[in-house]
Amino acid sequence: MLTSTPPSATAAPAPTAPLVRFQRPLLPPLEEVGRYFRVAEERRWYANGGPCAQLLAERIGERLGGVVAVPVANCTIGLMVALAATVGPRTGARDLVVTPSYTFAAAASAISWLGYTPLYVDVDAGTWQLDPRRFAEAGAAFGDRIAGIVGTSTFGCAAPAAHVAAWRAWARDLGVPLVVDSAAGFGAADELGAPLGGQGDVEVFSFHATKPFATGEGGVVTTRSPELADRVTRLVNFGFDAERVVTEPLGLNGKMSELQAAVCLAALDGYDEALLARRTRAAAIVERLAPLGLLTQVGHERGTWQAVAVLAPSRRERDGIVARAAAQGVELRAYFDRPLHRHPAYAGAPRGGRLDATDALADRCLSLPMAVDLTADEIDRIVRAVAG
Ligand code: T4K
Repeated sequence: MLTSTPPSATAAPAPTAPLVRFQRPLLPPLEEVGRYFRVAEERRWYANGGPCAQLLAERIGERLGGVVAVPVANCTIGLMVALAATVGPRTGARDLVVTPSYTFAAAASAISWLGYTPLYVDVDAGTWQLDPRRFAEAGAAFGDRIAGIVGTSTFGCAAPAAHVAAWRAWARDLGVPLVVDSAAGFGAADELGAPLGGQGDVEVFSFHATKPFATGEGGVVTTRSPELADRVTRLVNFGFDAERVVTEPLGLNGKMSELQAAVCLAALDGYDEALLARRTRAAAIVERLAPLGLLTQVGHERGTWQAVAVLAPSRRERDGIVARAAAQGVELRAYFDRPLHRHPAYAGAPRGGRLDATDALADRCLSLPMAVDLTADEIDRIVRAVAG
């Protein structure tokens, strides 16, 4: 049984063991980065699609099943240019872009930067992904105002193929683009074994230090359309085309530098090993916690395990676990205990139906630490902190 009583200040032993941080990213050694960066140095070419960024784009495109890849400065800028390339700047009566509320602020921020307002659609309680069963109600109320759809690969986990097919079908019916935010999902696959990267018109990944493919800052935009890839390439380079004429009014500087691309290339060399290390450790934690009956995300075994996401029985018990763990030197988080519709900046946006699953997840979500080198002792401490 879970105990939910928060530890009192007097009862809690002072933590003596080092803190188990929520994340503890491990970047590739500088010598390995240097092997790639040397090429840029030899050419004295440090940005603007130099040799490292080009090689990275090729390797990612191949790895993700033949998509076209455009390295970018980070995933948030990637989402902004993905929406600019597909939905485009707001012009007419279509002022809303669909997004789940149960996601990170970057989606709402990118939607808002383009002059649109988020339209929240609920996720489903099992997969925690944008729920196609909510589309009819949202479409009936707002269909003629919807300009685009942002799906997410929640916590780096692929939505079931049937969900993604329904996202695409709704986008097609509405005549609008589908962008997929797969921030933590680089390396994940769906239940058919297909790597993420080609799910929407455009898909976006984060290479932030706290993501499984941890490289500091960075990201990549992927698409099956060479035309869209070309637009994204122009958008992250001030809107310049090959003749250096600005063709995109929303152009900005969102390019990835050569040094960052070299870090990504070195990280890519060790990524399968890193993913295996995460999956092995996550499986051990999930197995040890199984007797407690905590719910996990459907499909998580093919995810990338940015963290180990579980559901506590209630908000009170979740908050108790977080407090108890902190007192034991284990840093837990609760993503996304504040979904978009509870952030003051985005609270006024419309809802395409009730957000019951989102609210339930927000109350109960618990994110447990993960690192490629999490030790057996640390796993013990995490499990003990949760079990009480
Ligand atoms: N879409 C989704 C669904 C996302 O989750 C995100 C980002 C994005 C889009 C946008 O991606 P980017 O534009 O960032 O590429 C983190 C990240 O900053 C953010 O990238 C991420 N989602 C979000 C969910 O989490 P914080 O505020 O939780 O990070 P922080 O500083 O509290 O660190 C978390 C843990 O990691 C702590 O234990 C400290 C540790 N840490 C952190 C860093 C940066 C390290 O040990 N080393 C480090 O270098 O935001």
